[in-house]
Amino acid sequence: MTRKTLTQYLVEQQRQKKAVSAEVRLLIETVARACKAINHAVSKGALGGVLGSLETENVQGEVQKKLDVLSNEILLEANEWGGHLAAMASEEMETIHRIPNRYPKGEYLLLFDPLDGSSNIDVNVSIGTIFSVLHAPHHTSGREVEEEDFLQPGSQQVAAGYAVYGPQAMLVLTVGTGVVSFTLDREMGSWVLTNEDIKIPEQTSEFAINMSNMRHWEAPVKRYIDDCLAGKTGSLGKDYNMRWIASMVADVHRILTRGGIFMYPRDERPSGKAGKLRLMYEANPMSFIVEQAGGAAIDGNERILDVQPTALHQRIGVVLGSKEEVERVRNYHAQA
Ligand code: P6P
Repeated sequence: MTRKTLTQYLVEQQRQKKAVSAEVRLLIETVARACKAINHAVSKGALGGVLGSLETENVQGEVQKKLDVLSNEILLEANEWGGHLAAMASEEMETIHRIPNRYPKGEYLLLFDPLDGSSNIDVNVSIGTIFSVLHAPHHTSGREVEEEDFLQPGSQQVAAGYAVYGPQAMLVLTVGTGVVSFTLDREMGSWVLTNEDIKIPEQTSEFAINMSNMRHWEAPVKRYIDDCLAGKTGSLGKDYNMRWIASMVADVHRILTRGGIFMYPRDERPSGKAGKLRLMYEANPMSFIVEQAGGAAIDGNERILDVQPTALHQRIGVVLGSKEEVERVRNYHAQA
């Protein structure tokens, strides 16, 4: 039996579940094709002359890697002519990118982190592309799209997904009817459905956090991690394992595959008060995916998908993964 491709899956979602419109189907196929091009560039490594940094910084004040800029350009060029978008926003661009007037405009907004985990590019560790799809508010039909039109809570997302460029290139996607994954068949150049119903185990004994930040954490996080490290001898009564890849896409993919809790909490540094990860194109799409897979995602206290954004590049604390463990961390904060 031949396996389903991304197109067949999307046609079925459109026909049977009315979960996607023709425009969203075209949008996702276009993004998926762009991710194949990014994967191709990434996999060339030193042979493609794409490693290393540029002399430029992005809006986050981070030195841009050549592949950050290349990946951003691939996504912009792939998505601007199709007529399905009103505008795009990216971690690598200060302001929104409106669809040029020479192309028709659509009713969707696309946000992305074109290459997340880019500090891992030069050391050959898995990295990825994260994307989120929103409706362009209906009243933008009479006017230009503005940055404010993007500032919608994550619960408004139409679709979200990520590509992880690792030993296999995989695409993980939700259109609100659960989570599916596709593996890139490099010979055929097609995304092949390899998991039709991803579910995160509700319990876990594996946490992911950058321990070098420990002295900056808020008290509830310190208490929780101390209790994890105490293992069987402590109040949690079980031993924990730890993983930290420092590539959100790879850490989240592990959690979708075998459970776990991922934490990049806000902390007490001035630079960490709001957290490190970005709400609109990292936390929101990953939270939508995790919830659709039966997990949970909070900023420490409240559900990330309920947060009303106030700025395009705002940051947020992130605690996501196995539902029972996220609830445990929420209780540590409630007792603070
Ligand atoms: P740290 C990558 O730069 C990233 O945005 C996420 O992908 C990752 O989870 C986090 O930052 C890693 O941060 O401070 O551990 O290097």
